[in-house]
Amino acid sequence: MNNTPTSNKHVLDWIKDMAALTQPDRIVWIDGSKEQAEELRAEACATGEMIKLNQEKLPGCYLHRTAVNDVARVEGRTFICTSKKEDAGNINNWMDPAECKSKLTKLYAGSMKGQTMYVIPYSMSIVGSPFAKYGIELTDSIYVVLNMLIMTRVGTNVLEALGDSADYIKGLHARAQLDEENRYIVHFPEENTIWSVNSGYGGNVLLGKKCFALRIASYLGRKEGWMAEHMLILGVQYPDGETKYVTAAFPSACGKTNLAMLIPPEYYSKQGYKVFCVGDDIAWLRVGEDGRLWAVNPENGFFGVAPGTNEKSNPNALYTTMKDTIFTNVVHNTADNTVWWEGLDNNPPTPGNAIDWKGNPWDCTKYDKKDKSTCGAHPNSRFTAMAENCPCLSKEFYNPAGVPVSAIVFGGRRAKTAPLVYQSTSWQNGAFVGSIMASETTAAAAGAVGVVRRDPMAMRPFVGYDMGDYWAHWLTMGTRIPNPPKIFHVNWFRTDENGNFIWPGFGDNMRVLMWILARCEGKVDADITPIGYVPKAEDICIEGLSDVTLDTIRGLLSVDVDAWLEDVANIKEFYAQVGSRVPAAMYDELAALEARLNAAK
Ligand code: OXD
Ligand code: MN
Repeated sequence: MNNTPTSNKHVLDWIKDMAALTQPDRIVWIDGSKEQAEELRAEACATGEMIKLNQEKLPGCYLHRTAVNDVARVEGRTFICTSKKEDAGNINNWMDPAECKSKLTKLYAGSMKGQTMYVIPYSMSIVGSPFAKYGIELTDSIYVVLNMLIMTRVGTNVLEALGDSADYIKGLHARAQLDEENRYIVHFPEENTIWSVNSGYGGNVLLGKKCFALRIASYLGRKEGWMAEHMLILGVQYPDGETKYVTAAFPSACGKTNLAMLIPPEYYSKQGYKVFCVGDDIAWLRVGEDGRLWAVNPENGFFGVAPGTNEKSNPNALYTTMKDTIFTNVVHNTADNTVWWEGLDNNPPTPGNAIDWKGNPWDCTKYDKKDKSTCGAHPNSRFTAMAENCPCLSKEFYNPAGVPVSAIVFGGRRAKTAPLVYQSTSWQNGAFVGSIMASETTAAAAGAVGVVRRDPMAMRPFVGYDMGDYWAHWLTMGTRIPNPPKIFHVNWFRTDENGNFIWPGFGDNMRVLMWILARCEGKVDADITPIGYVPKAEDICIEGLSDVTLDTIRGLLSVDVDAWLEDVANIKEFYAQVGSRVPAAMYDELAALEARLNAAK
C-alpha cells in the first residue's frame, strides 16, 4: 500500500475485507494528482491496455479497446438486490442480497492475484457542496482509474470531506476473466454498495455513473426528498444576458449530448442568443429555498457515443474530444496515429492504415451501412472527455448550488404518434407524460420496425427501486416544489411516408426550445388538444429554414387520435407490467387521456 491517506475505520476495514477476498499483490490509493495519472498512463501504454495517440494533433489523448464480448451495458445482467423483491419492482432484475453475495464472492475470490487494486475516492458533484455524495471504487483496471479521473472528481480531498463518516458508496470492480456468462452489475441500495464483475466496459465499470449517480442515487433521492434523473441540463442565454435552464430526458442514444451542446441557428445567434451546456447525461434535482427546482450535473466529464459525432451534429463535442480524451473502440488511423469513426467525415483511413475496434486491419471500401459487422468503430464506441474542455460549458457548471430549472423536457424517438412538441397541463399530468415515454425502432436499426419500447423518464434501466414507487416519488416531489418547472414532451424523429425525418433537428431544435421557454414565461398561446397544449404552427420560428414551411410544421404538430388510442392500449399493458404500485393518479391521468381522445374522434 502507498501512504494510507485516511484513518476512516469504515473505509479501511472495508478495503481490508475486499482485499482479503480479491487478493491483490498491491493496493494503490489514487490521489488525483497529475503525476500519478501520468505514471498510470505510461504503465497502461507499456502493457498495451492503451495506445498513446498523436500528441501534436490530439494532445493527452489515448485509445483503448475493450474485449469484443464486452462493448455495452448489460441490462439482462444488472440486478437490484433489495431484501424484499417487491422493492426492486417488476421492471428490474432482482436477486436476494445474500444469495447474490455468495454467488459473486466466488467470482471475486483471488481475482486480483498478481495485480494491483486501485482505491479511487471520488465525489459526484463538487466536493463539499450541498449536492455532493462520495464514493470509493476499488478496481483492478487502470482504464477504469483513468476514466474515473475524467468523469468524476477524484482525490484525497474527497477523503478529507468524508472524514470519519460511513456515508459513502462502496464500489467493487474486478475484471476477472471478462466472462460474459458470469458478468454481473449488482446494486445493494440498502447497503450503499455496488459490485461489478467480469466486465471492462465503461457503463458497467465506471461505478460513479449509471450505478451510483442514477440507480443508487434515485433510491437515496426518494429516501431523502430529491431526484436523480437521466437528464441533460442546458442554459439558453437571451440577448439581454438573462439565462433560462432546461433539463431533458431522452432514452440512451437519442441525442442528449447533441442537444446539450447545441449551436443556435444563425437567426438566433445574430440576435445574441447563446446556449451553454451544464450536463449531458445526469441531473440531480433539489427544491431550493426560493421554491424552485435546482439542478446540478454530478459528473465531471462526458462519456459520449462517438459514431455520428461530427462538425454538423455536434462541433462542440468534437472540439471537446481534441485533447485529454480516452477513445474506446473507435478506428485507429495508423497513418497519423489518430482516430476515426463512422459519421465523423468522408475520409476514413485507407486500407493498410486502419485498425478496427477489434484490433484487426479494416478495409473501409467493404463498409456497408446495413451490416454492422463491417463497421470500423463499434456503434457504441465512446469518447471520455473532460467537461472543462467543452467550449460551450456553462460557468454555472462550477456553481455548487446548481441552476434553477424552468422546463423539464421528455422525449422519445417516435416515427408517427408524438408531435414535435407538446406541453403537459400540470405537474401530475407532466409526470404521467414522463411515465408513458417511448421510442420506436426505426428502419435504421436492425430488427422489426415500429416496435414501441416504453422507457419512462428515460430511466427504465436506471431506477434503483420499483418503477411505480418512482412515479409516486415524482408526484410527491410535485407537492414539494412551490414553483415547479413546466413539463413538455418533444419528438425530433417524425418521418414522412418514405421514412425520412421531417424536422431538421440538431441546432434547429433551438426553435422548439424557444417556444418551450416562451410558454414558461406565459409569452405565447397554445392550442389545447386531447394530449395537452400544442403550439400554434406560426409560433414555431422557421426563419432561415429552407425546407420547412408552415404546412410542414402543421403536419409535425398534428395529433392523430387513432394512433394515440393505439398507444393508450399499449400503455395499459405497460402499466400492468409495472404492477400494483402504479399510483392511482397515473391511472386517473390515463383514463382522462383516453376519454379526451374518444371525445375527439
Ligand atoms: C447510456 C449512456 O447508455 O449514457 O445512457 O451511456
Ligand atoms: Mn445515458
